[in-house]
Amino acid sequence: MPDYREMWKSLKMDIEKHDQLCEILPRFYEDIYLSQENRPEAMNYYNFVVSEVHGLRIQELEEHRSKGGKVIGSFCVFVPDEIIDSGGAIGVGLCGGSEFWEPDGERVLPRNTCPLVKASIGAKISSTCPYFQSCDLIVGETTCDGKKKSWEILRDYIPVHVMDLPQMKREKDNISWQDEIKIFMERLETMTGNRVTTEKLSESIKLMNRKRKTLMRLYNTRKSHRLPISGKDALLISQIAFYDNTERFIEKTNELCDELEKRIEDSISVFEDDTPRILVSGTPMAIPNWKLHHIIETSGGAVVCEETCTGTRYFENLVDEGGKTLDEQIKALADRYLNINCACFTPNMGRTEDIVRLYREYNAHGVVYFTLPFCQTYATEFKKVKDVLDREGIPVIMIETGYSLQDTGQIKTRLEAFFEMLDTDKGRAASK
Ligand code: BJ8
Repeated sequence: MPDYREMWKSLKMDIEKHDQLCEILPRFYEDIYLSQENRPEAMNYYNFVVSEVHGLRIQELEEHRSKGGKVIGSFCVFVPDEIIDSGGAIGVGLCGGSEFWEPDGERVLPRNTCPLVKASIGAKISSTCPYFQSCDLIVGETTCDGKKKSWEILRDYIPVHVMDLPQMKREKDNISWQDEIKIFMERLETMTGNRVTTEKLSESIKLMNRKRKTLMRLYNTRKSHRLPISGKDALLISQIAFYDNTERFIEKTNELCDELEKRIEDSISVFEDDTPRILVSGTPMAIPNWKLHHIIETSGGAVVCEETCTGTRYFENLVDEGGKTLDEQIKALADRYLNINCACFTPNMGRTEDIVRLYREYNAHGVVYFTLPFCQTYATEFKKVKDVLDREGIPVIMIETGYSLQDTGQIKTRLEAFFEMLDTDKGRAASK
């Protein structure tokens, strides 16, 4: 990696502390990712992206800013990328997925806050994440209480705009979400000096839909009986989708899909045929949180799909492209985004239906329900999900775990026992 220290200094980063992070990450990535056998060739692109995660992409963001462009950070898949793009800004996902940032988060947040929130806030206040440092505005949302209250703290460090996400999905909630999209659009227009026109928004809607279709294509390859890619690699690609250049990401991921589809034709798999196929459902896994996938895939299982915001919730459902006026387009955005079944909603039976549907579509043998510690919404929702899965005869295990690797052995033992009781012959004949 070239020397980016001058750039990091200009971003007012804590270089010494950042060096510590740079020491840990490559080793961690090597152990988890580069140790895999028979990886698709096209994964080299994502290896490169990771190796340059605090370098080249930040340089691109800074080039954009040097020409007067703005960078907008967000923490939730409800923040509409289409608005950011049509306002001429670049959007980046900022959720923190590393234990490294938690102690700094704990300087301003209660210890019993979910690691994702602690790490995200810690990344900003420790000045060790160049993405945060590049952002001109951060967009928060009123989803869970931990995030909602954190925006008030984050405001002391960086400008924050909060979108008021409804907690129910009635008609009046849809109207209110349309209003929130408009308010955000106006703030962006004031900030960038660019007007969001019907034409620009139409282009952005099409672009983001293409990205979603690309991710759907990737995920479709995971439905195959012979898995052409590991769950770990698929997770990495979803995580990279949140901050890579959109056009380049689409191109590179389609190249990978060509290779994966060829692998399926040639019956090339990265797992043995009788490996238990696992659907992971729950809280998002922000980069570099690869822990659960790594444990599953080194304990005899294979992750075939993620019903998470770093999985299907990010790309399922397209925005209708037929809107002729800004109002119609914003309505189409509200309709698509309010179709995301986050546990912050009540009631939220749509999510349980998604889990059952995905379990069948991906020919899974069992569900691993994942929650980060202190995530009340997802932990509480487990009861309703389990009731339905029990009724449907779908095996499920709940794993609550944070970013620390201390409980790895315990989780491995529980998962190995769970995999042993799964019926891996189920559906084999049909999917061959
Ligand atoms: S749409 S899942 S990205 S809110 S894990 S911070 S919920 S305490 S991340 Fe989320 Fe949007 Fe929903 Fe998706 Fe809170 Fe839970 Fe932590 Fe969470």
